[in-house]
Amino acid sequence: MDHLTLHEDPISGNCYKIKLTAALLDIPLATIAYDVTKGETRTPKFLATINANGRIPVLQIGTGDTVRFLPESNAACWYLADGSDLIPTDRFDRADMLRWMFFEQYNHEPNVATLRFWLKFVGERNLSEAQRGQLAAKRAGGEAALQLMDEHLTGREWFVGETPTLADIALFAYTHVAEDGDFVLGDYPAIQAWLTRMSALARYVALV
Ligand SMILES: N[C@@H](CCC(=O)N[C@@H](CS)C(=O)NCC(=O)O)C(=O)O
Repeated sequence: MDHLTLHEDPISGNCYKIKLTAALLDIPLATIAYDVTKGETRTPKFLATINANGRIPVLQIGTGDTVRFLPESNAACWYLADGSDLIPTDRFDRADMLRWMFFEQYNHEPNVATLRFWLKFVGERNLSEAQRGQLAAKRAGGEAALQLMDEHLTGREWFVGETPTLADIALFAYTHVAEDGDFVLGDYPAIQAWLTRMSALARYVALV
């Protein structure tokens, strides 16, 4: 595989997904750190050369003249895991795995990750009026996502099929730190058991 470098912020669960995927697959991954709270992904240079969307994670593939940049955490996880046991070979299961990864980006991350960021890294008293006005909706959305996950995991070990896939990695990243956003993981016993299974995987690495 080409030399791989992750442009990341170490506090970011989206970046962690990629580091966890690489670790589980024993793929070497260099990192370059940015501080999103200081706008370091919004500089003209970053926008022009790394990601015009102004966000990390970005997986850099190769170096020099042949370098390519792949933003979006779940796309980067797919790039790393293509052909591995983390992506099912069964056609339905592969699509079902994507279903949970899209769910993660639409229903889970915008609520669970955003509340974690606002409460743990920005601080409630520093939130804008607009952000304050979204707190209740974000909490309700996050709780609904966690409830759905808990129901799905009741009687199952993994989101799809009989082994861990990228769906588990994508959803694990912000679920296991959801208490940073004042979500109560004790309300979701099947999620708690799944979190324990995830952190027991061979070559598992922690967020920070
Ligand atoms: N859908 C994207 C979300 C990326 C994202 O929101 N990144 C955040 C950190 S987790 C970021 O770079 N924020 C800095 C900014 O928006 O200026 C993904 O899954 O990679």
